[in-house]
Amino acid sequence: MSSEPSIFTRILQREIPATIVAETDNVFAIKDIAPQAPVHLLVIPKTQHYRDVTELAAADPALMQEMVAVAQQLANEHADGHFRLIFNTGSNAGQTVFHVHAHVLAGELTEKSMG
Ligand code: DGP
Repeated sequence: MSSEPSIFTRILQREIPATIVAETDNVFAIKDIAPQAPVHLLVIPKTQHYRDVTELAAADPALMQEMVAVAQQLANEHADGHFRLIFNTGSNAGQTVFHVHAHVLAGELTEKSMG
């Protein structure tokens, strides 16, 4: 774990602007800056302790469960309740921010969003 605040921690601390669409005690969610689908949100633990989903799931399954529940709530609010949940894991898989986060994609799927 890096001691430098991640981009998401800086957003949580309101140092960098973003549209925060949900917040619980342990998790927050923002609109992705470069949406790949009509609804593209990121669900992020407030702690930056876990760099990817494998670390998170092994260490804190309850936090993982909370992220999934927030994703469902957002899909209910922003779409028809159906969604794709993507955790890019590792740089060769496209992960650029090593503070674990779930991409919530919903709405009509485009060629781009299908990867
Ligand atoms: P990943 O490639 O899985 O690590 O996803 C990182 C995502 O974070 C990427 O889809 C773009 C998004 N992102 C990066 N910087 C910012 C930012 O400053 N604001 C917002 N809203 N999203 C960001």
